[in-house]
Amino acid sequence: MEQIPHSDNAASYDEDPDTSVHNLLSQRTLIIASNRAPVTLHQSENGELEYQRGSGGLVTALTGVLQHAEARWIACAQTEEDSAWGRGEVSLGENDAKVLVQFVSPSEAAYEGYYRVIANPLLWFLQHSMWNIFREPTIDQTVWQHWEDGYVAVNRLFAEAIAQQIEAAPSPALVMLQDYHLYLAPSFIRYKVRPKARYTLAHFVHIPWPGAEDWGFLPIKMRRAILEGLCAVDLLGFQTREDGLNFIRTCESLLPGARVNYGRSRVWFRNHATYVRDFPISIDVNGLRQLAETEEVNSYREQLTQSHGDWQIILRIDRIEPSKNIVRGFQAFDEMLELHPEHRGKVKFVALLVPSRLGVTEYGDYLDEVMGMAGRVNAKYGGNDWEPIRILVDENYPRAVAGLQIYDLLLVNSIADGMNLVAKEGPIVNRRNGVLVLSERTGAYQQLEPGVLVVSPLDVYGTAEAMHQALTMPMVERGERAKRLRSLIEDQDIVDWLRQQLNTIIKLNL
Ligand code: GDG
Repeated sequence: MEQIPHSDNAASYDEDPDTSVHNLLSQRTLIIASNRAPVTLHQSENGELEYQRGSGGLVTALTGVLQHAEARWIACAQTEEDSAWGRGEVSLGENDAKVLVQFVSPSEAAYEGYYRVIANPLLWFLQHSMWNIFREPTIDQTVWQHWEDGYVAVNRLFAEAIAQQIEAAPSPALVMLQDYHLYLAPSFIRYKVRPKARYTLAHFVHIPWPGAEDWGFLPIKMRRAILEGLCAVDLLGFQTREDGLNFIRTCESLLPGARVNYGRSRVWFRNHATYVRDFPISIDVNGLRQLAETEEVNSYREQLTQSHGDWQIILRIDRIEPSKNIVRGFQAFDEMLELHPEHRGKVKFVALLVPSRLGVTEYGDYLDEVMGMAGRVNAKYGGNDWEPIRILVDENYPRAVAGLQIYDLLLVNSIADGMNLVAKEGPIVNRRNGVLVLSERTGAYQQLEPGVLVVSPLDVYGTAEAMHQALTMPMVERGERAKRLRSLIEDQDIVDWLRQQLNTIIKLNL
């Protein structure tokens, strides 16, 4: 097994003045469970399986704690290589911290139901308020089958693997489950583990939690299973306070037998207390800064500035994902060019879009809409020497970071977004004191409000005016806002996200 080297951006807990976090970790076996593993496996030319560390903040945040804890990571196999590998120890981070990665391998049909029907789009769309409710979704017998044989079945597989690890653990386990793929696993775990085993269940929901009215659209059996699953958790984390309050309200309205306490932010169900807290996720500030200085990012930056140098740059970076509201972003740009023709020929909208979930019908259709809208704007205003919108579709994180260094305006106009990490990455690496135009329906807005121009995601006219304001903002004001944003983001990075969860577990004695 070869470890792909990476920068020394592992989150550090060593300077933590609060040694209780270290104590906690040294006395527990950490079990992380997420849909995706922290590594991806490939078959090398000589037929051996090799792994590469996955990208993303979660891996970075947890890499730091792995040095201090016995750790296991349970994830869903995505490829045949994953299934063939099954389980094994991998090294992550600069200190080669070891973690045992174990894959659960559902059948293809079960994975289809769990991932492509129930988690995405059903739950994702519900939690981002994206269903055209007069038409969709229709929960027919096929969907029910995918629920039972897919979502329920895969959550059971996770629960079995986690329960085994809890029982085999050399010390009481701290289980940290991640996100909407695994809502049911906690209650299954409680049934499976023998009563005397000592363990704590924490679950973090990365996406918004809407109000009870939205959850009321799900059939009673489905929504109760979800709420019962989450009420089996000891510490339930959300991105914002509002998400947590919505969860408590949902239990109050839709889970018979639940007793809620808003003051203590707690739900009692079946003689068990679930503490509900908000832990806004963030980015690895140091790791990102180091990456921004690499040769690779430098050369992408040069390429981008050469092709877009003389124009002001509006940038967006998103997965091709309807909740990111990409089409309305282009409509707003169209309206801005209409209302303020002085920008014509002087500004370029660069959209770096990452392919995502293209196996799910709604996503393939959305890409067509995005391309169609951009094509119309380009046909309306463009000429030989000016292409108003440039779309690059690819998976290329170093190029994304290069783009973030050179924007004048970063547009994040999501319909709903748990946090939105791009909004936190931009101000950290940007070199032009660019302005962040941010949807009020992102978790990031709760923290970054003092430095941004806020927009309501459906308000295309308002977004057009905010774009105009950003592009004409005096440099002094741009500088002040950019500074404010940097300090807000530096104050709370990805290490704090995890540390806050661990401290809460200590304080509540969970
Ligand atoms: C979910 C929630 C929440 C960009 N281009 C590439 C690439 N990126 C990076 C971005 C950013 C990340 O991917 C995307 O994170 P977001 O937070 O913006 O959005 P989601 O993917 O929807 O994330 C969200 C998050 O979970 C964490 O809790 O904030 O609300 O929806 O870091 O810079 N990454 C790779 N290749 C690229 O080309 N690998």
